[in-house]
Amino acid sequence: MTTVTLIGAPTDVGASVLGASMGPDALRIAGIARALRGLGLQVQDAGNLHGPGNPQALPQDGFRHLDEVVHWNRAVFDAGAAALARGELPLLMGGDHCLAIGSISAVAAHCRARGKRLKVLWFDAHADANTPETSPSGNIHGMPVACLLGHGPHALSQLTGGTALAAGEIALIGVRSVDPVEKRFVAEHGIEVYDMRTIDELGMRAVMQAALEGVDGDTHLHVSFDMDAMDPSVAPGVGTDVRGGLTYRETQLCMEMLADCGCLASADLVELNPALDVRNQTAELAVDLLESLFGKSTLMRPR
Ligand code: B3U
Ligand code: MN
Ligand code: MN
Repeated sequence: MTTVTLIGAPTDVGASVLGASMGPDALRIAGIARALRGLGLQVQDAGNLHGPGNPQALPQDGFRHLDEVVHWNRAVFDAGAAALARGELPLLMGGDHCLAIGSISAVAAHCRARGKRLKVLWFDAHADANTPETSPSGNIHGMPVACLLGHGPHALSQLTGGTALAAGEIALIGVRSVDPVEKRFVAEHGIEVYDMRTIDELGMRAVMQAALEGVDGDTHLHVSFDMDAMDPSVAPGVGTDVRGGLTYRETQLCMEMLADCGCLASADLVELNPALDVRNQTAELAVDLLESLFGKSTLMRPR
């Protein structure tokens, strides 16, 4: 039976809006462990990682809080790598999205050592593909995709001594806010992107079928879910909301199709900001979606 290991990373050092640091506890209060145990999974809560506070400093050389971001990502890397080495499924509870640099670097190293194929599905309103040279804000949560592809501050883009991902190993889904230079980055790297227009035109089923093409029993599937991928009308508890996002139904279908493919081996749930939420509804929504991701279905389904 799969053991899911919950790893809390209570920090918002990569963001400018404060509050994502409370994400792990909001997920616990919404019953994340109980919900997943209810599906028959073994769940262990590894507690929260520790790291520096948020200095709330101004950007320097195009980024803010690099030392703090590196510290948190090293901790996330170590915890993720240890869980993967024990054969567990690490579920990172953020925290802001800069933490995916550590979690996905751990996944990539794990896959390289075992000759496994890797596919990362990155759900987000944003492309998160800025570099210190192009970022309008200096916030590192707008840079993890670029860092994972080898661009950006050396300490992050080479967290494990090499580049974590090849462009063909990641697909972005739900994107609708992309800075002008990010557009060029995404195009030049040939990154697979399913923006909201594509989802409107093709429908979520066709989009997920395309995103999961080639994902098979030899593939490690990592889902990095930024809560701002969803429409703010259903997910108000995020720091950088953008209207026109994924609906509840579209996201449920995504999660169900991911569960059906049977390849999920690690995940991030990030950018939940309880300070901006209403009665913890965005955390409850996240738990609801995670249940579907881990196999909850309305009816018995033929396999
Ligand atoms: N692209 C903008 C905004 C942003 C990206 N990710 C988030 N916000 N959460 C930036 O600052 O890089
Ligand atoms: Mn993001
Ligand atoms: Mn985002």
